[in-house]
Parts: sequence; structure tokens; C-alpha cells
Amino acid sequence: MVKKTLIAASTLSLCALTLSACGGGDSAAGSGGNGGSDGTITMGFAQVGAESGWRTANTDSIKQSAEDAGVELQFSDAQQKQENQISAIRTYIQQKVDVIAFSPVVETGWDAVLQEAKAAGIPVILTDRAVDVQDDSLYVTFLGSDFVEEGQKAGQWLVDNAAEADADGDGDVNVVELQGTTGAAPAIDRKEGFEEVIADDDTISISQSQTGDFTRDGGKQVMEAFLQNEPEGIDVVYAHNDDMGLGAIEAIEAAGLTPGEDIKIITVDAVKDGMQALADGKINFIVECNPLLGPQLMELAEKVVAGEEVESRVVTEETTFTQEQAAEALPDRQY
Ligand code: GYE
Repeated sequence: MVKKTLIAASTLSLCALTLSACGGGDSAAGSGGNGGSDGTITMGFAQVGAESGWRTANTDSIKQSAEDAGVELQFSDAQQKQENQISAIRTYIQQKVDVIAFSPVVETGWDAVLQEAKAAGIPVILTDRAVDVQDDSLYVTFLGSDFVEEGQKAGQWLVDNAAEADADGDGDVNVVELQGTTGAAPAIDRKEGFEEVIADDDTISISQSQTGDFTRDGGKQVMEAFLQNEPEGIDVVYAHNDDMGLGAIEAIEAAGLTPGEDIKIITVDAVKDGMQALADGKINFIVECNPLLGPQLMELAEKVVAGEEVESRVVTEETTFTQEQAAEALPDRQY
């Protein structure tokens, strides 16, 4: 236990060190709300980690937009651990930043730390992922995608292409699911939306479903196990993000099968590597999830710190991509 705490503490101080490098400019931390004396806003941002291409693009967008908006950013990477995010948020409270933003690694377990932020008078903006708390006044707004809708879009493509997806032609579409991080909003919601839509088609069913923690390695390892359990029968992989889908491709190829043909693959995100695999025919359909949340986040932060009203939910606009559409979109893709 003691050891664990020490590790967490040292991770955090490391983050804090990296942080100051991201800030730039004179520190406005400690101004106690409403921006620094020169009007500079200090934001503490507690990021999930660097688990995927999506996350890297999201981090870049937040750092770049903070710089563009003249917001002083304190940034920390929690390495996908809730305890690290909670410590980071507590540090931001101590520093009396003007606004805290974070992308919660899981949905539950935030009540206490968010109450501390509220008691300190620091507004909180949820970015990308939602929390499950009793009291909605613990955060001002939630900026991010509708993950249930993303799951529904993935399911709809499968329903529309069920006959083609039944590669072995046995009349049953056998799906395996690579879930995101257990307890994370996008994992819960993408599963729910997908299941809801495929329930309309009796030929489609999910035979195996496990978390790959949103990483390429996780996706590969879980897919290897899925293939061992069912060497012949898998028709479709539904991966909650591109990275796990790309890991699954490696496992499928290593098993001597052709991804995109012998086994159809549906993923979410539409980051460059995923779009390339889609254009190359190894993935069959991608539901877009936009990571470029930085500009909207800075706009919301400025309004919130100025005491202006903001919408309690800001949903990101997104599309979907087939193989042909991916080939067309790739040259102009920003992430
Ligand atoms: O889809 C995945 C990342 O929360 C929307 O997290 C985000 C998800 C994204 O690891 O690639």
C-alpha cells in the first residue's frame, strides 16, 4: 500500500515537471479564479493517458489550442489510472487554477474530488468522457461525442451488410467485440448502442466480448485468444477503437487469415492509421470520433471563467467512413 502511494506520488511529480514545460508564459496559477491579474486563464487538464492515436491527437489539440488562446495550461498524463487523475486534480485545486478540465478514465468514483473542486470555487469542464455522479452541479459542462450514437452507427452498418459479413455463409453472423477500458464511458456506451441496433437482426450475435483497454497491444492479445477459442467461426470484429482493431489485424494475419475479407472489421475513431487500413481494405467500416476538442474547450473555459452561461452538454459532430470514402478523405486528414 505504502509502495503504491509512493509510486503514484512520484508519477505525479514527474507529470508536474513535464507540465510546467507545457505552460509557457508567466504563471497565473494562484490567482484564485476569474483569470490572473493580467487576465490570463490557468487551466489544469488531467488527461487519461497516451493509449491510442485518438488520445495523442486529442492531447496535441488541447496543447495547441491553449497556446493559441493564451491559456496557461497545466497538463498531466494519468497513464490510464484513476488514482493519478484524482491526484492531479487535487494538485490543480491546491494551485488554485481558474478552471479544471479532464477526461475521466472511468465513469464512477469522482464525487469526492469534484466536491473538493466545487468547495474551492473552481469550475470543472468534462472533456471527451462523462462521469456518473449524484450531483450534476459538480461540473459545468460536458464537451464530447455521443458514444451511444457511435455504437448505433457501427451496428447499423453491420445490419445493412449482414449477408456480406457472413463470410462462411452459415447463416449466422458471429461477432467478437473488443471493448474499451472497463468502466469508461465510451466502452459502456459503444457497447450499448451497438447491441441495441443488432438486436433487430436475429442472424447477428456477439459470441465473445473482452476489454483490450483501447490499446493496440491489448487488441492483439485479446484477438489471439478469440481466434484460439473459435479458429473457424469468427465473421466480424467490432472494436471500440481503431488501435484495438489494428492490433486485431495483426493477430488475424498471424493466424493466416485475411482481415477485411475472411473477417470483417468495424472500428471507431477514424485516426490516420485506421483510415489507412480502411482504404487498404483491412478494415470495413469506421465510425468517426473527433479528437480535436481543444478549440471548443478553450472557448468554453473562457466563458466559464468570465461567469457567462454555457450549455451543459456540447456534442461533437461526426460522420462515418466506408473504404472508398476513407481513400478519398485520407489526403486531407488532420489526425
Ligand atoms: O475512442 C479511444 C481513446 O474517450 C473517445 O479513448 C475517447 C476514446 C477513443 O483511447 O481511442
